[in-house]
Amino acid sequence: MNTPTTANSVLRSEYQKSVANYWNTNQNDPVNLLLGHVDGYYHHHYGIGAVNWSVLEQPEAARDDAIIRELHRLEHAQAEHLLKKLGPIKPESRLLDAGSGRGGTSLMAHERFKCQVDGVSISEYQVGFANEQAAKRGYGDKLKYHFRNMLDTGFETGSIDAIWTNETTMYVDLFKLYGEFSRLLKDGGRYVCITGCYNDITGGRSRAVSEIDAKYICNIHPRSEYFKAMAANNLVPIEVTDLTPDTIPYWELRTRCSVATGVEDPFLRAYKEGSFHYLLIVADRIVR
Ligand code: GPP
Ligand code: MG
Repeated sequence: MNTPTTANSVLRSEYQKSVANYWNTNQNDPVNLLLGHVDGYYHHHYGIGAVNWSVLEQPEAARDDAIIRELHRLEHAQAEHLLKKLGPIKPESRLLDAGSGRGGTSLMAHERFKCQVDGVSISEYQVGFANEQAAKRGYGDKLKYHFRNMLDTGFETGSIDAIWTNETTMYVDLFKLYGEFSRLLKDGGRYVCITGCYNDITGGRSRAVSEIDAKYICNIHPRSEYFKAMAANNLVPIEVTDLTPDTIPYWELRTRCSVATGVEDPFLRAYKEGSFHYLLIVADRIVR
């Protein structure tokens, strides 16, 4: 098996190096660390579900902590929602988290399904952080994070039962990505994607979407691109849900918190003006 380990073999372009650098140096991000400290699940995605607005009525000394806990609860709910869509995963199944961040979703997947989970990230810092979390819990045997590129993972052809991307596809070319996923997945294997995509009914990238791209050094794709790239790679959607109404409350609450970063405003503008969607796509690899 091809096992890429050196930075030059993993980071194939100046763009990928700059993305890796962003996540390698983003080590004091209270919006993610303080939420993760709540219970040890460190996420790099947003939240869904109804907000318990009573957190805002807490006495001032307790309010910020209550909001942080509530934001974390909603991020956790988002990951639960994604994992449920993977379908009937068995202990002998094998899962891939493509763009695994600090590891939260994979950790939940391993606990839920008891199966082997591999995460890949082009940030060596994130891979190290996530592996420490797995080791701390004694999961190191079956939960592993790798410094690898999701466009070229080096894992064996047809070896994976299900793959997910939790807000990571905006960093890569979707045709290349789904080519790699189609290679990795068994026939009938599942792919689950949660992403932000722009609305190509209303035209190109809105200003708000461009502001989000600039903040994270990413390249948000139009909605149509997902379906073209899946169709080109034997990935057949079975469910598509617009989660936009479910994530707006998370962003409204995030504006009220000490850990707000400023990106709340473009997210809320983009969602409310309709130029951007928070989308769940569930697809199966079908080759007949
Ligand atoms: C970051 O999550 C997520 C991305 C960089 C992908 C962009 C997502 C879109 C839906 C467009 P994070 O938890 O690291 O972000 P933050 O630090 O703002 O909480
Ligand atoms: Mg976050």
